[in-house]
Amino acid sequence: MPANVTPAYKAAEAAFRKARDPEERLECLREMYRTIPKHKGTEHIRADIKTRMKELTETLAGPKKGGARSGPPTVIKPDGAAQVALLGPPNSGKSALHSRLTGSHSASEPYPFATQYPQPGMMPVGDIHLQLVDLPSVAPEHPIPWIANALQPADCCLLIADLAHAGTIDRIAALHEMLADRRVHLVDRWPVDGDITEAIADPDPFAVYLPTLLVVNKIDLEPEYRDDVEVFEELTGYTYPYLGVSALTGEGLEELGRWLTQRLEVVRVYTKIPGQEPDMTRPFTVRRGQTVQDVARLVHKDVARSLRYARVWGAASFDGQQVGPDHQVVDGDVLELHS
Ligand SMILES: Nc1nc2c(ncn2[C@@H]2O[C@H](COP(=O)(O)OP(=O)(O)OP(=O)(O)O)[C@@H](O)[C@H]2O)c(=O)[nH]1
Ligand SMILES: [Mg+2]
Repeated sequence: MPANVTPAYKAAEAAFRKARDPEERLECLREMYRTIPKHKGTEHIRADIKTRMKELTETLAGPKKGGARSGPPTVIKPDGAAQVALLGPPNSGKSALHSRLTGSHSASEPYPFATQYPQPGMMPVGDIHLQLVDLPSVAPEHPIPWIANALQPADCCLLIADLAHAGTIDRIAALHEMLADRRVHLVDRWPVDGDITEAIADPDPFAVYLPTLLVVNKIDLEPEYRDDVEVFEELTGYTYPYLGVSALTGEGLEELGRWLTQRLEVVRVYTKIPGQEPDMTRPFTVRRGQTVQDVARLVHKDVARSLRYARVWGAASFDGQQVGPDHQVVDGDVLELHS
């Protein structure tokens, strides 16, 4: 953060870092630009803000007809409890996993670089839905100009690797380098371990820090994959949490869903209308630390705007307890929203 910035700028920057939705991020950038002191010391960061505003405005406008950027969208609007990006070297099985977990029919082919554009899909984990985004492989021979933008809305990533395949370790190192050049950093810390940016000495507001799970795929071919992980850690120094899976047989995939919802601290909240039974089949999902107000926003923006208080039934409150909009919800809470 540059020296001598105002509290208003600091607040806008903090909001920008927290925001995942592209439209919300653009709003925050405008606020940052409005509140940053205009002097020599902030020249660099003002240029950064402007570039980001331009990029985001362009992505939100969608591809230009007949322009250089025509084609499918490169940024996927977040949906569900969290957005999970699939990253990895070519042919590691990202699309095979995406297809199996979400039913997307994402093209999984025996040749590399079959995937060219982001492909969203929803992965059910009990009554929670995670949004999985299949992505093109990140490799030096296949640069993707929009990859950093595509990763902005992601809450975390799965680093899909076929560790038994020769050359995978070098390819993963190259992937890290390419992403770091675009200010995207894979980190081994997950929300359950505490705030990520607090653990980083001088977090760059324009960088993306993605909690990363190493997903060792194709364990049907290599059941001794733990040995490969040990070698991987030794050679690269990366110590991501890891799971072994097979997109072919489905092994490990249930564990993957459980692992993600727990580490992302997904909180399910059910709503009810006064005098009626709650609908326990379709939860609204937020993250630990989020509030009654955040749930109201998911229900409807008018409900959020006019919200006065809520009644809560759940593990952390007595039945029907009246709480304010800032009350933090916990998993399994039933809420009655009053405007
Ligand atoms: N045996 C085995 N083969 C797999 C598994 N997952 C994927 N494959 C095969 O690996 C090859 C590559 O799979 P994709 O899903 O296209 O890989 P990708 O990471 O999406 O690769 P690109 O998008 O093309 O860069 C295909 O031939 C798949 O059938 C698995 O778990 N086990
Ligand atoms: Mg693919």
